[in-house]
Amino acid sequence: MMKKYALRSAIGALALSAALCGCGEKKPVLHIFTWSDYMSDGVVEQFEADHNCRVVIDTYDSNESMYAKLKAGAKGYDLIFPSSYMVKLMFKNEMLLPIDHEKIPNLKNLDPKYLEMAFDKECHHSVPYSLTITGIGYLADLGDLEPTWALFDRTDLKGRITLLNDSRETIGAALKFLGYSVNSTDDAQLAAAKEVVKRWKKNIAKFENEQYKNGLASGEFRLTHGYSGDIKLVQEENEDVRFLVPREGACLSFDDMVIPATAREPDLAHAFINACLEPENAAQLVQDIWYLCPNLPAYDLLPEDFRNDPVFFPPDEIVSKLEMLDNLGEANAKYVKLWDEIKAAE
Ligand code: SPD
Repeated sequence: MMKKYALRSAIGALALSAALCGCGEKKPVLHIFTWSDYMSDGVVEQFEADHNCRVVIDTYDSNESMYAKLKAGAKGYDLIFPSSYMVKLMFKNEMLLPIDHEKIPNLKNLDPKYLEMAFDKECHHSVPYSLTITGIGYLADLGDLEPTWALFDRTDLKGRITLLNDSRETIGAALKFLGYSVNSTDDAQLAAAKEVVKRWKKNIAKFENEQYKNGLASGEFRLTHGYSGDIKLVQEENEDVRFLVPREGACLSFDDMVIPATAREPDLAHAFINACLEPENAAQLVQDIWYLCPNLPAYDLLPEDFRNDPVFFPPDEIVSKLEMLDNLGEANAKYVKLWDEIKAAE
């Protein structure tokens, strides 16, 4: 047990260090749970100053790992950024607070074109944050590649390829390769997709959601299954990195802002959503995270190269080939089983 004098001096030391760091004042803390490389320091710092609060960010690398953490009892989060199919599941399981529109006047800035495609068009319990196209990143010295998922069959690149460690994305890529929907629940189609991913698995270094960025930048990996903005981020470091959307079609995701039912700072969470929807902030976010925030007045604030970039503003012929992952209800279990079988396969 700690002796009395030791306890007194420990308390004294704490008080002194609190006085020295000026942190005696207890500020509210907004706990955000999101993907990595997915927030702008400038937006956060301005929000902290405007709301006299602190923002703490924790990250996940897939919707499923985020959901598993919440299901395991994690309760400290005020704002989360899941993809829309996962939002549907969380809403169904009563894990989300309704969005109070009175507290988010900037909802008016959302681009109606994308709101039309969203699952929660009324923003009842979620607000679109950004858009991801899942495709393939590669090094320019591979030449002009045919835009096809069949690239993962290239045995000459064995060990220099990565696939996403994400059941819906990777099985979805195989389904698209075979000409099926990314939301297929057909047993024969899923069995065929499993065989494709098992074949691709023989060529990959690993299933990977984060390290593939550094690996592509350094040249360790030459062909990676990845998210549009992440690949664009890598291009900043290595201008020989390219991104393609396979002609068979690909996944389109909205990542949405949601407030969990267990949030301790729901007002601050609403205020943060409102801040992300300020046109200046949305334009800043696009330039920092490299994903399009569907905020109409923000588009005019973007530099010209962003406004003309087909990855941010894909032409209709690309959009028509993209498909949103959906929550599959009972059939989600089929994907879990398939993924386990793929992981266990030699
Ligand atoms: N840095 C990771 C950003 C995540 C982008 N969206 C992922 C969508 C998954 N369906």
